[in-house]
Amino acid sequence: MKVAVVGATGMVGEVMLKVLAERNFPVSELLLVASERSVGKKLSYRGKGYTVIGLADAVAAKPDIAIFSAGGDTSLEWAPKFAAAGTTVVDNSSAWRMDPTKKLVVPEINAKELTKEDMIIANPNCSTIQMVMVLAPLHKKYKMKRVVVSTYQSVSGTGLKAVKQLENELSGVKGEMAYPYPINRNALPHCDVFLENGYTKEEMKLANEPLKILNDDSFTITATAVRIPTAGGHSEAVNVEFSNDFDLTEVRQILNATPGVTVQDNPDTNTYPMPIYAHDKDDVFVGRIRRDESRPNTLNLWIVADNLRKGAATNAVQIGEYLVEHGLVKQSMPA
Ligand code: A2P
Ligand code: 11C
Repeated sequence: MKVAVVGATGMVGEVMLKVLAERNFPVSELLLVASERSVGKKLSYRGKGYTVIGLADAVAAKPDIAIFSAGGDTSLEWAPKFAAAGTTVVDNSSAWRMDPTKKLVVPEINAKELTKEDMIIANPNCSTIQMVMVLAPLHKKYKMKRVVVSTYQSVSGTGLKAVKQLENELSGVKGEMAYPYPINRNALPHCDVFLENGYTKEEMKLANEPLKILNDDSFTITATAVRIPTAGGHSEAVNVEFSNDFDLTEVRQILNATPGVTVQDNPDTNTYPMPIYAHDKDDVFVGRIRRDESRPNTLNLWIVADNLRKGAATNAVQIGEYLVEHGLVKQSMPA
């Protein structure tokens, strides 16, 4: 495959290159793409040097597949240009996620919906992916009615500037601020921008994206998204009410049998998911599995994942793998 990574110089882009290499993605030719600021810059992939190119050159090179993580505006403008040139785009931004003509895919859940006609495929938001990975198999068995989620999101979700802000605060250096307040020793109930309804955009992604991924609007989700001073890894406290009652042993069995989910749950040994253990792993971790004793058929869970991996790069690369394995990508003829 001729593969373009758009946003290759960014935080997610860097992890994408790592994941493509680790998973032996069938790359015959690689185009590393970023803004004009980075054109000419050298990056490496599997020990080989590559020169960063601009978007117009990348479209002209007609890659088979382009994995985008370069922000919503870049995707809105450029993904259709790649698609028109015959390139299948997997886009990690929020630009296309709720567009009814585009699929929103977590491969373990709904990759089967993909066809050759899908030229722009959306990768869900990081905090959505980890939640829905755990909720999907439980929904299938017990049918969700209502989900209440509170997130504890790392600064890496905001990008390099926020990681730098935390590092500067930790070392007492004055520098540029990504947030309106200090993040060290703090918790900001503010991820992404505020909307007219008083929620943040991140909270509305959590409320809306799972319904599209599960192709089911019979349940509701409400969210509070909070930024905390962790370097990487998002955590979520999830309260989920089902239509049907459940058995906790069976819930654990279902989650243990779910590919991509690891149960870490033993209060006797202080075993529960934490961002430091999820770091650099592709799985979603779930623990603190317990009944909500205040409400019938209701479960409490604690879910953690590496937001740059399963929350972004890994999920996008898995979509690419599915497309390749199922012959859903046009493949250019070798020269
Ligand atoms: P660049 O490094 O040249 O700015 P992050 O989310 O870590 O900030 O990374 C964003 C990525 O998206 C970077 O690779 C960045 O490239 C890229 N990017 C940002 N704006 C554009 C643009 N207008 N055109 C192409 N790539 C862009
Ligand atoms: C965060 N979830 O942690 C965001 C980062 O819609 O793809 C990714 C934003 C998005 O702030």
